[in-house]
Amino acid sequence: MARANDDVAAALEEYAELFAMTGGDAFRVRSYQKAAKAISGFPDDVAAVPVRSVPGVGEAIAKKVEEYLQRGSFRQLDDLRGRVPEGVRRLTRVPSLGPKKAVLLFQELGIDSPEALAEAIRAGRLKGVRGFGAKTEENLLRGIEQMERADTRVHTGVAMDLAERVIASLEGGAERIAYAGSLRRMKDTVGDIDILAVAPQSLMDDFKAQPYVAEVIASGGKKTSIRTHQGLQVDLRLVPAESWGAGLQYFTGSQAHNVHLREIAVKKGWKLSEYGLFDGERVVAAASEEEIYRALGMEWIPPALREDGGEIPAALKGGLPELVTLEDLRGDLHTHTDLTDGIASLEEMVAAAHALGHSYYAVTDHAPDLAMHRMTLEKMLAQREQIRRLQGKYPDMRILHGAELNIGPDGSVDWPAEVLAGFDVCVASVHSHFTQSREEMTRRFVTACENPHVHVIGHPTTRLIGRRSPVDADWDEVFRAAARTGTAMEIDSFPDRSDLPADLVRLARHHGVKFSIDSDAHAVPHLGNRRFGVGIAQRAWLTPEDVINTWPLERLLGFLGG
Ligand code: DGT
Ligand code: CA
Ligand code: CA
Ligand code: ZN
Repeated sequence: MARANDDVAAALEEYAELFAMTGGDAFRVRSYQKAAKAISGFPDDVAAVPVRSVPGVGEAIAKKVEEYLQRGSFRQLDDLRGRVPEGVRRLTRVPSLGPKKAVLLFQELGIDSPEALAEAIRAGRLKGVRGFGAKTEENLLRGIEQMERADTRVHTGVAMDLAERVIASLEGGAERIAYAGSLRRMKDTVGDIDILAVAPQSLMDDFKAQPYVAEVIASGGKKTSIRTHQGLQVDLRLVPAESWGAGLQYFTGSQAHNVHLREIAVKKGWKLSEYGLFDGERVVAAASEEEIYRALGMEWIPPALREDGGEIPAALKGGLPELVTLEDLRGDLHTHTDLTDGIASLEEMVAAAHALGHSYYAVTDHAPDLAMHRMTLEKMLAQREQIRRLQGKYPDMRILHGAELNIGPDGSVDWPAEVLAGFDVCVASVHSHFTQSREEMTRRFVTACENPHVHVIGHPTTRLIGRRSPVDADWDEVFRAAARTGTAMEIDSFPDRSDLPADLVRLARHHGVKFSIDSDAHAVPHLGNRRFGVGIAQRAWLTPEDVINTWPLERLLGFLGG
């Protein structure tokens, strides 16, 4: 069941943002942001426990949260929402613009939305304004276009939360219920959510009456579409019990996969629809997906592969890959604690990882070059000692001491070589200078791969879905360097990162690169995000052999040592 935590955190984030934009005190802004993080990472539902028990939530914030839980907003938030026009708030989210410049543009030039900004740039009205050169303008235009595209789609984390909430709200009244569509195929962004159910007609009325429904878009006997308060569309379709498999197959898609499948049915003189596979009036198969694929002469195809990317010929030959699964992951190689920007302690993170049955778990807090996290050599060494002591408690799980290094603009990383040599594992990531030229960016990654102390390149494209574009690099060249140097590429499972994305994973694999599917957890609940990383890996046809953190400890240590 979905928790109230993320809604509360989003409201506090929004408040922090508005507060900063209206000249609010930076210290208080940070305390709202910290509280938002603490609440979203808190293991219990804040609607069910006293919010004051969340670390970092003081009296003033607790009051706001309580009001929010009662009525979906709080007074101070309402006030600020009234003072900053909606368009200006969207303006602050234009990648590479930032709140300060956005407010400046609004106050000095009356630019009050991303659309108005795009128009001003195209009309040359920003020429001569300080801080807006030709390259900046180009980046801003790209950012605005990306926002427009992303506005209509959400990342899997948001979609999965909502789908699970919808299913939980309706499953009492349904014989069967499941999500289909792009979410079942584990795409990293989802346009709308498709739910199928075997249920009486009355389920449609139950659906329309749910608290998450903001608007009923269309409603008929077989299908009802609604829009949620977040603006997401959910389609609920009723399917006859005997056609469950056919319905699931049809509405899982993708459309290209289905077109190809129907051609194969037609060649056999049959017809494939959402009701079943038919020979004239005779039902060949309909109740389960397995029966349908088998009748068409092939193995059942995992949803993540259904993009007409070669999976149908492979299935006809019985040659589908043995895809990596969540159960195959034996450990995690990129996680944080409250020593830097995580919100849980080392002890809490390690205990949670152990409860998941991991055989190894790397703690990789940030390194000093990312100055905001205030890491020092002393703190790092103290953490290593703390890990050494904690290890005694977990004889069956190896705790690896690692770091998430910053790849500087020239490809160099934090700490001198002798310090790096003391870590069990180093993940190195780009956290700044995102707009370097393709040549510089490529050289930067190649240099990082060539560093013998770097084992994994973290969230390689640095994209944030809907907020930051991927960096521009010659990925063929980067992946060749990774394969040559034995550097793994990360699949960062955080759903707003989903980085590497599946198409680049597939390209990297072609070059012989290995991967690490990591949580990048900053709190205990984030460990659960690994299922999204597995989805990306499956969409890229990865097998356990391709993924270093499915390997037994000894083999992994060999990779990290070599
Ligand atoms: P999305 O929502 O944009 O993330 O992507 P999907 O794949 O979930 O697309 P959606 O919601 O339009 O439809 C769900 C599935 O239903 C789609 O993957 C294939 C199937 N489907 C829907 N409409 C059609 C259609 O007109 N023709 C065919 N062949 N398949 C369809
Ligand atoms: Ca859909
Ligand atoms: Ca749909
Ligand atoms: Zn990072």
